[in-house]
Amino acid sequence: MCGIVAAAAGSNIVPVLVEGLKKLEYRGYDSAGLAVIGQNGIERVRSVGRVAELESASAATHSPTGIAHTRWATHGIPCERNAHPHVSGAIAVVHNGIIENYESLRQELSAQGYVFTSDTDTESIAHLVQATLQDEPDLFQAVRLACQRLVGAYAIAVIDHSQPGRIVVAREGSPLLLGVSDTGNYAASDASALLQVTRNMVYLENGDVAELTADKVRIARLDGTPVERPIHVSQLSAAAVELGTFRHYMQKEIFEQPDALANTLEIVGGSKTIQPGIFGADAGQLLAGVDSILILACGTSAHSGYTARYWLEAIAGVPCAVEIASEYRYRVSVPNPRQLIVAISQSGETADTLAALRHAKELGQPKTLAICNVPESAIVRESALRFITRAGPEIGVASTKAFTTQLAALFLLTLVMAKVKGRLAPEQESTFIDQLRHLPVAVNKVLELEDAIEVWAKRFADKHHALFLGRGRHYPIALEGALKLKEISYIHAEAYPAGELKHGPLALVDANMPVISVAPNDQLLDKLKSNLKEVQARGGELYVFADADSEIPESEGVHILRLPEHYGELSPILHVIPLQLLSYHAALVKGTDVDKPRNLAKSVTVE
Ligand code: HGA
Repeated sequence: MCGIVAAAAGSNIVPVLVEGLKKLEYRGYDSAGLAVIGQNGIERVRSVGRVAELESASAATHSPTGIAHTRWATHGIPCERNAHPHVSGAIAVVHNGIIENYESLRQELSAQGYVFTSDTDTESIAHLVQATLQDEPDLFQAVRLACQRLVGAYAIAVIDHSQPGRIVVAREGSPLLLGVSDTGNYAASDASALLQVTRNMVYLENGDVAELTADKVRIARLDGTPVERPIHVSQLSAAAVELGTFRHYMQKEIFEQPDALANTLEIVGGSKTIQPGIFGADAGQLLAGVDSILILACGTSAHSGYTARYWLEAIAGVPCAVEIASEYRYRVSVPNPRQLIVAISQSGETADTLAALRHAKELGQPKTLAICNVPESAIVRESALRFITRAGPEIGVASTKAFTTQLAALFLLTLVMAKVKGRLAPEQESTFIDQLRHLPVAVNKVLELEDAIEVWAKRFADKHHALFLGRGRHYPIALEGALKLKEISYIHAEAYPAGELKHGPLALVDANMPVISVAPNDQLLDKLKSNLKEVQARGGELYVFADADSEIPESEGVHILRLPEHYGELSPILHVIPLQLLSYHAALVKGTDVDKPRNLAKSVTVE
């Protein structure tokens, strides 16, 4: 959330800033802005809306040193006045995060005569750095000292017109990395923004402050101690973040799922057995003593956790609870040092999940496993064990391939736990592994349903509400379907376990309420059919995703699409795909901005 780019080079960096912001736009798109060190002072350009607007507005701006930002508003409405960079005298600041003590800083700085022109928390950083410069004229030292007074989360980049050629950046809680090259040095919220200029990345740690010039980088801790951080050569492919022939990133990412799953499952190789070592060198020892599992996650990642709970208890016989990270981190809970904490997050930087992981560790729960899509992320670095899904960069705000690859990872965890507990017979193990290997092919076949789903989606054009039903391990899939639909089409959608209908939600059902049901051919199918009859009897319009062999006939008000294969335990991975496609096409029909839904952003790095 919020994207930062900064560049110090030997030539004009405005195109680099703009190109970098385009790559970070998924993190926020309320407004965009940049500031450069110009001939006569700081030159700032800001615009409400997309980076494309900023690109035109900044066409005449040139400088070798500058900072830029794309915003997802937390403090102050999206408008030009609140857009970053914020300036104070000769300095300009961009910021990702939330400054929790901004009100007291604002009071203190206002009393000193600083005039605030925005409603943001960020502006207090600008004035604080300016105030600190009065006693400590060196920008690097002033930013370092100012950061010591900030409470909350930040990644910042600061320039000072009176110290041209220099950029000072710092991070605490929000992501920030440096890109280093012979022609210039850069900083950004993620590597995709800098691939245009370098592959050599330096990941800053929390509490680091760094100074960039065109030919030098230096890093210190907030107390002033100099530190060295290693250079990583990014393996991210530039093509992976291009849209190619697809209309939207979400569509591209839905269709990338066969490859994403194949890449994620490559770790199993040609083997007929699965080893704990796929979760890290110490996994065998660490998992042996585990008596239960607590999954901590938010949003779509929580839905993958809810699905895994069905697998872990049924197949591995391990008690499993799933908790929304933002609740767990603040509630009084009973720690269990033998419990495995599983933190799931696409970006590995989700603020609530990271804080929940840290909270668990502080409570004395050392057994931790990260399931993330970004290897260098904070959640991965801070967990004892890790599994990196290999979905590739996910740009669409509505998560798709990250979800299905998380499910694949969690199924592997289930198999490993079952093995550790002595509950997995060799034949069963090799059957599950074969099924996993076949998944990319099975997913490809499900994707062929797109045209039929598009036809269904047209019927959602005038709908304002929808109900999703599922049972057992497909109830979380119904939850995910409802989340996808509301995120991108703004149709209000709720998901219920189908057996719960009669306890309340059935009151909502009428001809205007489409009911979408996930109906695989499992032991709950007959029960589900009865629930669907209850809907039909109230005039509800049913859209059912069944398996090839689910015996549910088409009838008045009952539309059926059959998935090509019946997939047993792994069926949730297939059944979520038509729900992703339905949301995507419903959003197209509604005319919403699919990849950048209103009020949302990717990588939720604020609380
Ligand atoms: N708090 C700042 C920055 C917002 C942000 O980082 N969002 O993720 C603002 O509201 O402008």
